[in-house]
Amino acid sequence: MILKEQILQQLPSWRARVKKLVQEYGDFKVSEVAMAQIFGGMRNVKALVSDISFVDPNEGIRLRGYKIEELLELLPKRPGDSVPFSGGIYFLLLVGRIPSFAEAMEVEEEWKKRQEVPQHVYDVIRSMPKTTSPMTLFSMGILALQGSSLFAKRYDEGMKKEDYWDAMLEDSLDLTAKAPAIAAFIYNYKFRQGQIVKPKDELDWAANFGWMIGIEDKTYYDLARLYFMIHSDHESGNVSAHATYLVSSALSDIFYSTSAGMNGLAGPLHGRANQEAMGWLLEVYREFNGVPSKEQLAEYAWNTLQSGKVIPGYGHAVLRKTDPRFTVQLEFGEKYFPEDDLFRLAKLVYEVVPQVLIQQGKAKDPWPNVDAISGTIQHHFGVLDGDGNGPGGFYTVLFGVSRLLGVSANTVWARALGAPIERPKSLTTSMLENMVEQQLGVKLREGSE
Ligand code: CMX
Repeated sequence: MILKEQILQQLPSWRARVKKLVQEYGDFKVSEVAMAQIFGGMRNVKALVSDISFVDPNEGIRLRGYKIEELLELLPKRPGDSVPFSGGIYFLLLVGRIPSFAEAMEVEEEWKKRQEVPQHVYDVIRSMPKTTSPMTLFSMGILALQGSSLFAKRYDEGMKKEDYWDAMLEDSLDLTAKAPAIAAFIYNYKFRQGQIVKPKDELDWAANFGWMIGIEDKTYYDLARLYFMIHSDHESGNVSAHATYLVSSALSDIFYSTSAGMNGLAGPLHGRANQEAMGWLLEVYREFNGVPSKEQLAEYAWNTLQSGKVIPGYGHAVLRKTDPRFTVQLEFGEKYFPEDDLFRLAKLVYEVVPQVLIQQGKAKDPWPNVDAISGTIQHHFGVLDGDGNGPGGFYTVLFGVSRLLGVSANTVWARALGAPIERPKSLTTSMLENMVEQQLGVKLREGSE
């Protein structure tokens, strides 16, 4: 497998680079931690490393150094497609360079070899009430594959540490190969007739997801390719990426680790924001019986804020400008369905909400993130997030399928470079108060000296 050979070739130099940094510059100070960061979700504490992607606050995501618009140009496309197929992006994330057409196709071929989902995974999902949240089913579906982990098996057989990455890569290819079929089955179980649809040989990984949920539309297949590219990775500090990384640092295999990551993605401040954003747009649309005026929309946004809620799809912990993942979806909608009502509404929100958030003055980033528009586009093609019968959340499963690419690539490399178990130190509040009192000579508590 070219993918494997390419990673193997790079290992000696990567291992030497990391060894040099740790052995010769181990005391070099990269970042300091302030009290507000300890109590503030560790925002901007530079304590993680990932060479797979990096988020620039103003420019947004770069996957292996490339901006999204560059990837759309440079990654190989199949004849007749407008968007590169996903095998290319997975190659890029894992290997670090743009693949040739043949190299990217090899990933697609690997996925085809491994795509069959064992019957018991479908049975596990079917055993759950239909009202179960799609993300719960997705996380369970991933975990139900754990028994097939090669990493877990080889570990028990005494695999050498330098070979961990190889078993992790095998498991990652197995998992990512099956993810679209698991997601599609969840969709069919919840919203269609519960059918298991076989992927088509002539379609690629992303397009097959569309096919398996009953869509036969080349434009949707391009959207699926785009969607699975832009959600794949967002450096390693976000909840889904970090949860996966943390769990895998205990040498839990990829199934345990990514199932944990998906549970984090299910949160409304993270991946579920796409569902919340869609819900908010639909609320607005119903309230005004169509697309409102700018004034009406601004008033509605203020009401949302005043009721103590966030405007979903806006704001970010790292970004300080419009998320390029938002922009590329906006451009997709402009090209294919500019007249779609909800799409027009999402555009209007982009004109109105940042000004409202700026005026309110709380959010550090008043601009849209990836989730502000992704649901609108799925909705255009008739893909449901929920059907009103139990919680929605299917859009987050779509996010999850894509995110598996990034988090698994990070995990493969963490094992390749021998990343240790994560174990930051915690202190008590009293210890922190003592530190302030002793070093600054102030008195914080009654009775303290
Ligand atoms: N609407 C209203 N208030 C917002 C806001 C928004 N969209 N974004 C931030 N704020 C508020 C915060 O709630 C916080 O208020 P309090 O001081 O009362 O707690 C204040 O502004 C400062 O927050 P911040 O430093 O700007 O943002 P954080 O780094 O703490 O949080 C995020 C980032 C994304 C959780 C936040 O912007 C948010 O809740 N956005 C809406 C949910 C969302 O779209 N999440 C998806 C992010 C992308 C993803 O992971 O998928």
